[in-house]
Amino acid sequence: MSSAEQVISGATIAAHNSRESCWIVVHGKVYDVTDFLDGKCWGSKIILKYAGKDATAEYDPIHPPNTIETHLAPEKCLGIADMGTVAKVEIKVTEEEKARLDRFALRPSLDEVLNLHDFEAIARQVMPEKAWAYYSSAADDEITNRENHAAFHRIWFRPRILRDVTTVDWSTTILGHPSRMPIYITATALGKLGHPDGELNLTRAAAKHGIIQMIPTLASCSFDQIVDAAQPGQVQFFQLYVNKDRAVTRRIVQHAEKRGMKGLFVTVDAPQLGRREKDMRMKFDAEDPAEVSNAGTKVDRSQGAARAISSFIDPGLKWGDIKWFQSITKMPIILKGVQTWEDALMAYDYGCQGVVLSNHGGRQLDFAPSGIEVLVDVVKQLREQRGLTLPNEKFQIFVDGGVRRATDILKAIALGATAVGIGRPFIYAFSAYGTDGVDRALQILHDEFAMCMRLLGAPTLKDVVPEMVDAANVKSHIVAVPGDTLYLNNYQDMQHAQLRTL
Ligand code: 173
Repeated sequence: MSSAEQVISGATIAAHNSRESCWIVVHGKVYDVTDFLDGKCWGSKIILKYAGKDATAEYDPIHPPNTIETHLAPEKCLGIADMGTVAKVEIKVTEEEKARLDRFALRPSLDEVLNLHDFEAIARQVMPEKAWAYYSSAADDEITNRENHAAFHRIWFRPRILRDVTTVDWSTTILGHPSRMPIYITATALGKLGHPDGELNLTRAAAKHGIIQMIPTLASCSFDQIVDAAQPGQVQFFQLYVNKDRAVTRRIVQHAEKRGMKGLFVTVDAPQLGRREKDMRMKFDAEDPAEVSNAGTKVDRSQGAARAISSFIDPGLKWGDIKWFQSITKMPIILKGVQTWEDALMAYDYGCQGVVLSNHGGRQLDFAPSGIEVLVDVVKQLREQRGLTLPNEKFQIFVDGGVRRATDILKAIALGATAVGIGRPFIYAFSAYGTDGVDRALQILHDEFAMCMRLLGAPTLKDVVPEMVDAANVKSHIVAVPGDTLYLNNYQDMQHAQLRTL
């Protein structure tokens, strides 16, 4: 019998509960993690909390499967725990958590959910507080976050009549791949904070609806697990945070390509993470995703989930690196987080295949403009300075941020975007309802498309032309717009610092 197969009693495991010798149990196996207590990989504090005990429940939400095996030498797996005798860490169910679970049980049925705002309103009440703080938070005063949605209100339609709209078709191609709607599921980190299946909820619903999912670098599920969950032929893109260690970056990119990713979306708006104060007020004590553990960098846990795991990102990323990316991959390269027409033109000149006009869901620089506003400039300048008309197969423009309705999406399409990224609404959907929630969210968008295309007088997306919108006011940030109560009611007031309790 190899040592990894020996059964170890709870009492033996419990004796190894200190810095000097620290064993934990994960999924029934006993690991010696003493060497990790220097804080190099996982937080020492949290490991010690589980020393001599079963850590599975805390470990699972954040770690991709096999993380332990990847990072520990094989001999550190000591054997199989005699689970009947292993001490479980008391997870105290607080009064707040009990109340949350009661609210969770009272969720409305999915057919009562009528629009994407509903998911946000429901998720806010039923998802764990930490998850809500992380997903919903945005930079500083959250002005850009609100502007992302509000900017769509400054664009109005010019609908056409008496066109045969018996059949309407809102399918398209994105980077040459078919998509049943001009949208994709954009990258968002830490899916398991909201639901145990994390990003897999998105993969499954995307397959059902013929929609493309962009896999995030900082997913809670492992990259391979998300790719393995896809149906044969299902198209996925990959979002990249560039690691300071370019050997790591190269390995990640080439692995993504080998696993069939159809586009590399390099995030360029996050050399440092914005201050997301709702998230920062939650002391982040969960564990690190694999990407962070791999980098072996020090984790600052005092400033929220995102800051805690972002230190591997390279602030030195620069235009000159684009050539390097082009030399290590044949995937189309799209810069995600472009915020001016000047940079969009540079991306074109550097031979990128596209840009995402995005401010990272308002989570980076507050008062960065909305993607939809930048789109108007980019399309104009690409036409005037590069002779490029949009949409264009050669260089595709995407927009994300604040999208909640098919009308929002159709405005972007009319103005020249190929497709629009949607992030938070799908996380809220799966946090409250799992895969069925994302399925419902996509179905709602289909229904909205059918109606909007007919009412616009556009049988296909090719008929959704610039003349169908009036974007003259998109830059006028002070025009009055009707109050948008569904959307605005989803926002809680920003909180000031609190007095300490005695
Ligand atoms: O927006 C984010 O929260 C995000 O992209 C991120 C970046 C680094 C670490 C964690 C999340």
